[in-house]
Amino acid sequence: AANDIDSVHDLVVVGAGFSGLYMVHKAREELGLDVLGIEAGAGPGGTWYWNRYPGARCDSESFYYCYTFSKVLLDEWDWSSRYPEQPEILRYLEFAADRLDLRRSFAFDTRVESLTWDEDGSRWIVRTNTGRTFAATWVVAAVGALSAANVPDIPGLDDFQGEWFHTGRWPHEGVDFTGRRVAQIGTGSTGIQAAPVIARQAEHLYVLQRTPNYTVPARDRPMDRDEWVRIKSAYDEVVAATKSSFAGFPYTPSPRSALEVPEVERRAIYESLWEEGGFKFLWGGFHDLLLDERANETAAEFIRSKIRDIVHDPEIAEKLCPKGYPYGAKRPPIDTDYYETFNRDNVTLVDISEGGISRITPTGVETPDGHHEVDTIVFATGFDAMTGPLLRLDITGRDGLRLADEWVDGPTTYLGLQVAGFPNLFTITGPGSPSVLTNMPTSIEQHVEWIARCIDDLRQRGQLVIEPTQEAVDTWTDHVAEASQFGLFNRADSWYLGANIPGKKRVFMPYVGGLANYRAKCEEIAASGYEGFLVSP
Ligand code: NA7
Repeated sequence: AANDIDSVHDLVVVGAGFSGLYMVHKAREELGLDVLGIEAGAGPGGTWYWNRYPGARCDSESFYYCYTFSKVLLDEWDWSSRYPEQPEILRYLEFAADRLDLRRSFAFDTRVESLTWDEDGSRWIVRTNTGRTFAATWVVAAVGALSAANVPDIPGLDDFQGEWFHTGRWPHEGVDFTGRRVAQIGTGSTGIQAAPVIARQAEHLYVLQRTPNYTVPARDRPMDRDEWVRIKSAYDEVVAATKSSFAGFPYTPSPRSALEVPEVERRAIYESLWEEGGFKFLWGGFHDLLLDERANETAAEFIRSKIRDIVHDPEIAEKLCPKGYPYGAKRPPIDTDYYETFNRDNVTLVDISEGGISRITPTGVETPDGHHEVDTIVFATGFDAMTGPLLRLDITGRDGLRLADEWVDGPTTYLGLQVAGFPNLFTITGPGSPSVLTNMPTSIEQHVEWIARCIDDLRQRGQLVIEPTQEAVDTWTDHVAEASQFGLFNRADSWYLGANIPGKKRVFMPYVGGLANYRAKCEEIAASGYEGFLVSP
């Protein structure tokens, strides 16, 4: 196996998104490692490189959806608005890559095809689609949690004569919808961002909805230099607030219960949060929306009342109203004019909650209410989340153990950072970590910093191999499962559970214990000399 290796490195980092860029920087500049980054895209950006669909933008606010580790990056970048669009976030990551001189450490246009542990050499063999093969002592999979696009297997797609696209693999040259009849499948965060923008250009848009979603307005607005000067002058407080929070957002959750205030007052609080916009709706008014079903129902019913106010046709409004699952149990979207879009003459809501899409024909889509002729199909159908991107790396650990086999009954990890039998392989934003329930950059910085310190500690001890014990993995995996019973997170069919992928084992994958607790746990374990891990030469 060793004679076809093109180059040997201390560390290979897979991915050039928020995670991979920081990991490469940290390992190269602070640890002095020989590090190679490998990225399938032609440049940096990760999620923001691939997701170029109309309306793509961030749901976290820009003042905390960014790197906080670098004063240079912080000082030299002002965002244009509260929720920047994808092109601006991509430019930011390109700016970070350039400013930190990271591109020279990456092989772009290169996809990892397999990762295999070489027992004799105590190292990973990294095969790629360019034919080049690398070896590395450590591998960090910085492949993202939502990067394996899910195109549902609907009969007839191959014979469709028009064009079709998945939002997460959008063509770089964009898609011109002018004069086109479009079917959009999916009403998650992505579909909710895309529909209003596509509707403004297309001749007709059919929105195929399997499950109605709760969304609150984003209330995007431009931000100017003065505002940034103000925010940055107290930025340490922003960072401290994100780090000590449950989900990486710099908000203090309200101490109130939604059930302890009179209805009139409750409604006024929801009104004001609705006007303010954003995720604060979930945390800022009441602390128990995700803890108590009755509290949640007050918010759910408020959102339904808004849908009924906004959407003129009562029948359409009713179809848009989510029922039977709590608000926030699926990752909550935020929107710009989503419900308003259904007042347009050129938009049709197609309810496919019963029966789904029976087939795609050469000229359209067939649904329970008939055949819709379209020129273009947009799949806003999400991702094989969390495990998908890792399994696509075709990972084989000790004794020929395949990660795909190890995880048939759901992911097993220690701290979401490592898997037993896969030494020196670290995952960022992996299953078993809280990351996808949080503001991602906050979680990512924590993961990268923990992994970097771990590698540094290993080198200082002269013991380069680390892996978790089976016992530690079992205990953590049980703890993740137990924590998922907390609150209402597991009360909906969501990608957190793998429910969107037919045949995927239903296991709640993220850790619900909260970011601050998780951070403390990780710190404690590092400080104890890596309890639960086996360290060897
Ligand atoms: P999501 O949130 O997984 O949403 C996917 C949507 O596509 C959702 O409405 C699904 O309906 C629908 N879907 C999926 N498969 C099908 C089939 N086979 N037929 C019809 N409809 C289908 O993905 P997003 O890209 O919107 O968002 C992912 C994350 O990115 C988001 O949570 C943020 O964190 C950013 P369902 O609800 O399953 O009935």
